[in-house]
Amino acid sequence: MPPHFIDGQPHTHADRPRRVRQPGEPLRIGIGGPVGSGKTALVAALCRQLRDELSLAVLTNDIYTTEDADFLRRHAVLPDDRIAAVQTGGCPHTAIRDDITANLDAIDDLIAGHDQLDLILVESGGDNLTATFSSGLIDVQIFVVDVAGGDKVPRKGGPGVTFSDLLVVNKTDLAPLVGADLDVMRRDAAKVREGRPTVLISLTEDPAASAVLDWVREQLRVNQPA
Ligand SMILES: Nc1nc2c(ncn2[C@@H]2O[C@H](COP(=O)(O)OP(=O)(O)OP(=O)(O)O)[C@@H](O)[C@H]2O)c(=O)[nH]1
Ligand SMILES: [Mg+2]
Repeated sequence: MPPHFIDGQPHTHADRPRRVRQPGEPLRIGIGGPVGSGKTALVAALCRQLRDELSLAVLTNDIYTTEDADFLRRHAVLPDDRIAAVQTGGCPHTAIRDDITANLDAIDDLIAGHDQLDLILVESGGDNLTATFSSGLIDVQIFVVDVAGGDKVPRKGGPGVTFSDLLVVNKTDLAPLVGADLDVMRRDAAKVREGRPTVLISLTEDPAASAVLDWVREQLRVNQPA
């Protein structure tokens, strides 16, 4: 993947600068990926599993609606005041990568409204394989694809598939129905990700999203403020 330039120096996504998390600030985890891959379902699962042990909040991004935040409120995964929404009005990647102001403002409001948050989950609007979060917005990011898009998806690469901190291949329950070979997806993901972790899950078969939950708990442990 070609490098981009920061201060005249070439960088790849792998060595991009990281946000400096200040003492007392919550960990921010970005959750991106194509339309319908299961981002909101994953956010709901993580909230249900973590809400009794952590102080957490969610920020969703949608293009024209607040559909995802409404879904999370309707299913009462967290109290309403811990779920905020940004309406991007344009391509989702713009709001999570190019002009992150609306998201930063919403995060400030969540932090101001709650004592000592431990974790904020930021869901991107459904986009395509090129969308990733700015390091100024989140500390670590999860990229969610699903098997229904075909077992070729990990092989197609792109910054989310290749450089996200965790790649989630969701909806493994659908693999037999769409003729997706999970071994191929596992092998191709390992090849492009060079050691970065990948998990294959089905939120319908494991509503606790155990493999992702383990990873999130590990991030909370190792990813400490400066
Ligand atoms: N069969 C199956 N369906 C799933 C699974 N996970 C999520 N879904 C369904 O897939 C659909 C899309 O899930 P969402 O969580 O809304 O996906 P999303 O990525 O948030 O979608 P956008 O925000 O619109 O991009 C919903 O109908 C979910 O119930 C899974 O593991 N297996
Ligand atoms: Mg969603």
